[in-house]
Amino acid sequence: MAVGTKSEINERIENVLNTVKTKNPGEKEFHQAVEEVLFTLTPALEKHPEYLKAKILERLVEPERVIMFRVTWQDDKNETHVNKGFRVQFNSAIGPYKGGLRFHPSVNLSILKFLGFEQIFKNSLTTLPMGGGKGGSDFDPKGKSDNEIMRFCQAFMSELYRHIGPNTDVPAGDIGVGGREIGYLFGQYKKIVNEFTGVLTGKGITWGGSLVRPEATGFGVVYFTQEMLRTKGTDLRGKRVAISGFGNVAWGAALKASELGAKVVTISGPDGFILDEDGISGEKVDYLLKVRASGRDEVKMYAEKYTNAKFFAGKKPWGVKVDVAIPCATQNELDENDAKELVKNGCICLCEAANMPCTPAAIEVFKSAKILYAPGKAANAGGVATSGLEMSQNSIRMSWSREEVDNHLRNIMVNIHNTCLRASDEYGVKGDYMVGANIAGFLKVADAMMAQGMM
Ligand code: NDP
Ligand code: 2IT
Repeated sequence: MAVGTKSEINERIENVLNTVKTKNPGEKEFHQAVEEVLFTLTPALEKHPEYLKAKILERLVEPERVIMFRVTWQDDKNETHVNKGFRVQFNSAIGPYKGGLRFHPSVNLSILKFLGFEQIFKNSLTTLPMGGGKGGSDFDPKGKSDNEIMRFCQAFMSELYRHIGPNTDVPAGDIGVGGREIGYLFGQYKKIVNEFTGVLTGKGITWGGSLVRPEATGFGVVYFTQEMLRTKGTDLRGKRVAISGFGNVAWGAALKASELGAKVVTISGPDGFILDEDGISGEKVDYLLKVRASGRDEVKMYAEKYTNAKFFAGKKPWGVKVDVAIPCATQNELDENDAKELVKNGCICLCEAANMPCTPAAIEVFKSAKILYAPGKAANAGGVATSGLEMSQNSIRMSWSREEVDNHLRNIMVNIHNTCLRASDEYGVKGDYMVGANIAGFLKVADAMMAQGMM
């Protein structure tokens, strides 16, 4: 098919998307992530017909390798369980596969492919040499003892170890995988391979981890938010902020937003949300972390401890009047109606901390209301960027100070912000961070794929 004009390019994109849908039936999250990216690339493809000729789009949407395996483990009562294990090695054009592991009962191939696909562009935007990957299991860590978590992690790594390595594929955490799980996974890898090496990131500080990694995603999101607000001549001081979730990312975002003078008024869990007009900062944020670390998945006890706060059972926080909203829980948690509520109540900035938390219809609402909107693949890249810094420290066998890592992180986030803005301007949609992020992330990967020949 000839490609050159805008309509020919769009037709080609349509064909690629249809093929993705036909070849990957039922994988709705994967379809959603691919569709969101492909249709923003038209202006870049007008400038680079050689990418279309070389079938870069067709290659980009097909993972280089998908590994699926059985994970058999025993609980504390010696009962045997079987879970699915996955690693999607999506794209290694600019570096070893890099991306988190998610342990959650909802995990399936579609979710991991959407996450792996997004990770390609996110990692490209960091400017660090990391390809895109993602993995995990439908294992539910909730209610499991420490020993059960350890046995599951050991069983999972007993298969995964043969597919990863510090120069091949470097997994990290995501939902349900934090420092404890990375420890058990690392221990098992070391035992089998007999090598102490930077094969995972998010490690403990005493055994190769990086300072600031636990809070990096949340901190990075807030640095990005601050840059967006600055383009409108304002900043976070005095702003009311709604946060969803109460995991690792929500914690980091709440800490940094409060530090920069904002008032975080909400957090949420599967049971509902908390509204605290006194602000969620300091010891209150630490309290949340303790609740989470104890394996509980409810926020309602926050309102029992801090009695000025209100708990809204079964509700999401997006109806609260705020200036800035930062979804930190999971994909598609914020829909069109939530977006309309936020805009109606005067929200001026939506910054995605989770991966793909806003539905396509919600994004349309933000765009037509012309409020600041940043996609997760740009705004939450601070987590994986700091993982990249952990890899650097492991390679040179050094540990950087907290200040040094935080400075790198802040510079990387400012740089990603400016890169997205510049690309949006260059391609005629100034201020559209979504288009800017997709195009800037794509161009680097496409160039590398072209240079490395047909594969
Ligand atoms: P955590 O496991 O620490 O917390 C996840 C939070 O989201 C919890 O509050 C959890 O509640 C909630 N949640 C998870 N799945 C669902 C679901 N299906 N429905 C409703 N709520 C859900 O994970 P993180 O904080 O690490 O991750 C949060 C988000 O940030 C994810 O989208 C992740 O992909 C993204 N992210 C994480 C990075 C990292 O470095 N950790 C980096 C970049 C992005 P519960 O488990 O009780 O349901
Ligand atoms: O979604 C993400 O970027 C992560 N879960 C972090 C991945 C990483 O390799 O640090």
